[in-house]
Amino acid sequence: MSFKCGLVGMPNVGKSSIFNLLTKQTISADNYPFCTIDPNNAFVEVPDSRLAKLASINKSKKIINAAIEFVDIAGLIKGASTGEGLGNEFLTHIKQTDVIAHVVRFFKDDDVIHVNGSPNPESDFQDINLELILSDLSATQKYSDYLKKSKRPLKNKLELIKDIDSLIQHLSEEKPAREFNYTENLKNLTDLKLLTKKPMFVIANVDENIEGAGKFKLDNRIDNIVPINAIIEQEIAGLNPEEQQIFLQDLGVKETALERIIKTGYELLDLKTFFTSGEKESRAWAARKTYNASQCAGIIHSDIEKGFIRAETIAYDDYIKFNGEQGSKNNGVWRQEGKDYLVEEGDVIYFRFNV
Ligand SMILES: Nc1nc2c(ncn2[C@@H]2O[C@H](COP(=O)(O)OP(=O)(O)OP(=O)(O)O)[C@@H](O)[C@H]2O)c(=O)[nH]1
Ligand SMILES: [Mg+2]
Repeated sequence: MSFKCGLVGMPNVGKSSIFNLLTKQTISADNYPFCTIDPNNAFVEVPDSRLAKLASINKSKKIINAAIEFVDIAGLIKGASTGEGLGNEFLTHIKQTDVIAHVVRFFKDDDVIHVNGSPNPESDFQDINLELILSDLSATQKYSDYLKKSKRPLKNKLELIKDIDSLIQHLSEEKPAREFNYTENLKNLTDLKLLTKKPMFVIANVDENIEGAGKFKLDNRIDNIVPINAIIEQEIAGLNPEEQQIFLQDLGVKETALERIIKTGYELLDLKTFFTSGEKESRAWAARKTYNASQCAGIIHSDIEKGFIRAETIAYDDYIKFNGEQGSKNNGVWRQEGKDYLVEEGDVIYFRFNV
C-alpha cells in the first residue's frame, strides 16, 4: 500500500529542489525506503523517534521506518484547467495523489525567472488554487450531465443530482471542494475524484526574510504551513548527524524543515502507525485509520492475513514502560486480539498465523 504526496505549484518555485532534498535525506543507510522510483517519484522515510526506543529494547539489528511516496509534479500556470502550459496532463498527475503539498515561492532572486514577472505569494497561491477548483468544476459538471442522461438505475438519483448541483454552485463561487458540506449521498459517491477535496498544506520556500510566511498563513486561513529555506536545508543535508544536531540547536529547532514536510504529509494522510519489533528488526507500518487487525496483517503480507490466528498486542507506552513483551505480560497489559480488533495508534503487534 502506498500513499502519495504531490508537490504542486507554479513553475520555478523550488518543487524539484525540495523533492531532491527529500530523496537525499537518508535517515538510516541501507533500508529500502529512499529509493527513487523514477526521477519524479520516490519513497521517503517518515521519521519516528519511537522506533529507536523499540529497537533498543529488543536489540534489533535494523530499523525500518514507514514510508510515503513523494511525487514531483511539473509547474502549473494560469489556464492549466483549460489546457494552458501542459495543463491537463499535470492535473491528471495531481489526481493520483492523496495529499497536496502546495509549494509557494517567497524567496526573492532576480536570477530565477518568475512566470508573471515577479513572485507574489498571495496571487500565485490563489491562481493555482483557482485552476484546481476550475478543473473540479468541469469534472463535476461533466458528471452531472452524465448522470442526467444516464439510464443507469440509481438509488436517490434525483436527490443526488440536486446535491451535485449545489456542489457545482459551491465550486463556481471559487471555493475548494474540501469546504463543501457533503450529504450522505455525496459522501458515498466514489467515482467523482476532486483535486480540491484532497487535504493540502503549504510549503513556503523562503529566504532569510521569513516574516511574510506568517502573515500569509493568517490572511489565507491556512492550517498547515511549513517554511523551508531550500538553500540552508541543502547545507544541513551535507553535514553528518552530530553536526546536524548542533546546527539545529543553534537555530533553536528540533527538526529540519524536511522532516516537518514529511511528518505533515503523513499526518494529513490520516493514517495510523503500528509497529512490529524483534531482534531482526523494529519496523513502523502505515495503515488507514479504519483498518482492523486482519487488514493490518495484510499490509505486512497477504499470507499473514489469510492465515491470521491472533494479534498479540501491547500499546506502545506500556511496551516502553514495562521494557518489552515479557515485562508487559507480567504486568497484564499484553492482549490477544482477534481479526476485528481496531488497531490503535502505536500498537506493537506480533501476528500469529498459519499457512
Ligand atoms: N535563491 C533561491 N533559489 C532557489 C530556491 N529554491 C530553488 N531555487 C532555484 O530556483 C530554480 C527553480 O527551482 P526548481 O526546484 O527547479 O523549481 P520547480 O518548481 O521544480 O520548477 P518547474 O519544474 O519548472 O515547475 C532553480 O534554479 C533553483 O536553484 C531558494 O530557496 N532560493
Ligand atoms: Mg520541477
